[in-house]
Amino acid sequence: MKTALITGVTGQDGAYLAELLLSKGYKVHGLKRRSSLFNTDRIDHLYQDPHEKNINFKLHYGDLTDSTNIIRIIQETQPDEIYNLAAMSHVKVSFDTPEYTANADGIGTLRILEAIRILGLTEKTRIYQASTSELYGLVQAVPQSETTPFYPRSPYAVAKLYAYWITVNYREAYNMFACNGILFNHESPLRGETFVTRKITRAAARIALGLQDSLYLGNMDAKRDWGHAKDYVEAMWRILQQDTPEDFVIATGVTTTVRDFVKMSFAEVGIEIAFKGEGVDEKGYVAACNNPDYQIEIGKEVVCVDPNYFRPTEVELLIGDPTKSKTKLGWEPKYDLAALVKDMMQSDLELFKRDTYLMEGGHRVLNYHE
Ligand code: NDP
Ligand code: GDR
Repeated sequence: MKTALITGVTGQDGAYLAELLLSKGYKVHGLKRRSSLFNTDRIDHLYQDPHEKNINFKLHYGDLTDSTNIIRIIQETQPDEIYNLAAMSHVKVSFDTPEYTANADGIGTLRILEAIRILGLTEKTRIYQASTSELYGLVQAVPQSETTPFYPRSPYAVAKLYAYWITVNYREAYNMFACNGILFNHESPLRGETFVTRKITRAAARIALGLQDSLYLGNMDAKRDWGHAKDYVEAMWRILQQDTPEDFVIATGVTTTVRDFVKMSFAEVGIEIAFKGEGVDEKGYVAACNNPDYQIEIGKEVVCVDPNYFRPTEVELLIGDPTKSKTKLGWEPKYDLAALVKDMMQSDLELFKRDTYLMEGGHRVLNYHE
């Protein structure tokens, strides 16, 4: 039985990866942060009572900014594989918390690598580092591959650049099995609510159900290569099963604007969105609605621009070249963008239908959207 340690186990990818590794017979340890509220929603279905014998999924309190707990947990768990997924992962928020982001996302990776070295585990423990397409930043060439130069455009991306290179350095200096997965955007029904795709699918569902009037977004011209998180955690695992440690781009090779993601999401509930003109003052309005369940007025403006969501420096275009991962890892995504949007919309419709039932029963529901 192999043992894995996942940092960031309570996040989107951590939840799917824990599920995948457990299904493969791994013993899985997860690092979770202390929070004033429960923060284990995404992994509650995997929970095992620690008082039982022979449990194969165990959570440990910890934080990437504290090397003492990292060393202790790695020593206690003696993992064969570490997946370092923990990070302050929101690009826009990293402009507000740049120092913390550098500490957690950059130095946090160093702390894990050093812990492995200090504990004499360099030959035993393989490490996966969650690198990102944000490293490419300002477009140098497309599609972006393992050899495309980096030009990070946010405190988040700069911190992840340090993490990328320190992983390469420890591989070369100490012969460690340490790899970067350079993953392009991946989404799912478990995606954090303030990332653009989930913000859109939540809003499309809520607007269709009459729970919300409008959706405010920033730069809708940005283009992203969006895949499904379920497919991407499979690639993470494959990267650590290779004979030699290498870095891999994981992407679909297809890019789409935020604006088109809006149109596709609303189309899932039978609402056609058209945009007036181009540029920052555009407004998206309901052009047609073919679902008789939704009492939505044609011509109503539902998608607006709020400059607060613009970033000081933006990444305009991401499109990945997954050739190496397809040939060397044998990795192939099962979901295309249409299937991803459908999955997210179905899930958010179900979620918010529950709110409408509560309202019909006279209960108050929170109007929680950003
Ligand atoms: P999420 O934001 O959903 O999850 C991040 C996880 O990290 C959460 O479990 C969070 O805990 C935890 N975390 C945050 N800060 C710390 C800290 N200081 N110490 C310990 N844990 C911490 O991210 P994703 O699952 O989407 O992404 C996983 C990783 O992959 C991240 O490193 C991200 O930067 C990277 N990545 C993501 C991509 C994507 O498109 N999703 C693409 C490329 C890279 P809590 O739940 O308590 O907040
Ligand atoms: P990104 O994801 O920055 O690519 O980072 P996000 O979904 O936040 O933004 C994608 C694009 O949409 C534009 N946008 C908005 N974004 C948000 N969040 N909210 C809005 O209202 C909005 N309007 C327009 C953004 O400007 C951007 O161009 C994600 C994270 O998961 C990172 O951790 C990961 O490394 C990268 O993907 C790959």
